[in-house]
Amino acid sequence: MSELYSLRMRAAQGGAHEAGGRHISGAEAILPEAELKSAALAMLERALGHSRGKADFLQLVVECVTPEELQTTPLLPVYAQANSDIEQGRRLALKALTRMGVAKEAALSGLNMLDGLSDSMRGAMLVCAKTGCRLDESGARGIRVSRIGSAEPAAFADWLHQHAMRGVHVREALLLASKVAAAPGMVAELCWSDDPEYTTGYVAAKTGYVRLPHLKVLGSPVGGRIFFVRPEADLRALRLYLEETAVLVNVPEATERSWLQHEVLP
Ligand code: WAQ
Ligand code: MG
Repeated sequence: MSELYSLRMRAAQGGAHEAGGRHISGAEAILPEAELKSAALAMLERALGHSRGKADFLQLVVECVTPEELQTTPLLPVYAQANSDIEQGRRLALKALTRMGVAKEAALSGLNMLDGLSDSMRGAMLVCAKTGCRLDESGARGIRVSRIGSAEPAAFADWLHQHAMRGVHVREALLLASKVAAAPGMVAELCWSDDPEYTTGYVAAKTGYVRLPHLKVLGSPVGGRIFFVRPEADLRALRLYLEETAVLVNVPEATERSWLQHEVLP
């Protein structure tokens, strides 16, 4: 395999994030050198033309990833759950989270934490899957998962196409959720986008990634992620895995292509 690189982008408005700037956009990828330039350009364009607003701080970081530090994990099975409005979407998210092992009060607390944000964070909140208390001390920054990529980008693109999943949101979210679900001490994840035009969110765990088309109000620039973790989880190890460990996600085998299922939560 040729040399691989981790590519990360973050953009903010009103200065850098750490200087109080408002988060506009972020992205991460693991790529071979040959694709680095075009991917960096695409990230730059995305940050500069973002629907959340005009960025005036932009950072691109490129780091070599050695083969020894690479881990792999399977793409999560994907389920498409229809829902007609936000209220129903949140109710279904609650149901899915409890089935995945999050206590009902904790799931409710997580939903309220996302719903109560006044603006988006750059990263995710770690929340106890039993008590619903916030566990990380990253404040308004959150924990940003990075060093994620597809092990076979062409096969992954085919797989997405076959299952009629289009666009950068679902492509990147599937990779991120697959890495997150494999984290030590992770129980489940809840997410909706901070892009005003994107209302689809998801709930994910090792058992699957459940898409819900209406999890937030159309036009809202507030989104986020909650990672529900076991009470006894080693938070340092978890954070190290999420932020530092390079993980490539494997595409399902051809025989498993019937994975995509509908209506998992009657
Ligand atoms: N690590 C941790 N948190 C992140 C990361 C990351 N790498 N990227 C984004 N977040 C958090 C952050 O708080 C953002 O404000 C929030 O998530 C939303 O990020 O199947 O596009 O990149 O179609 O806007 C879901 C796809 C798309 C559903 C989610 O999130 C589907 C999306 P966004
Ligand atoms: Mg966004």
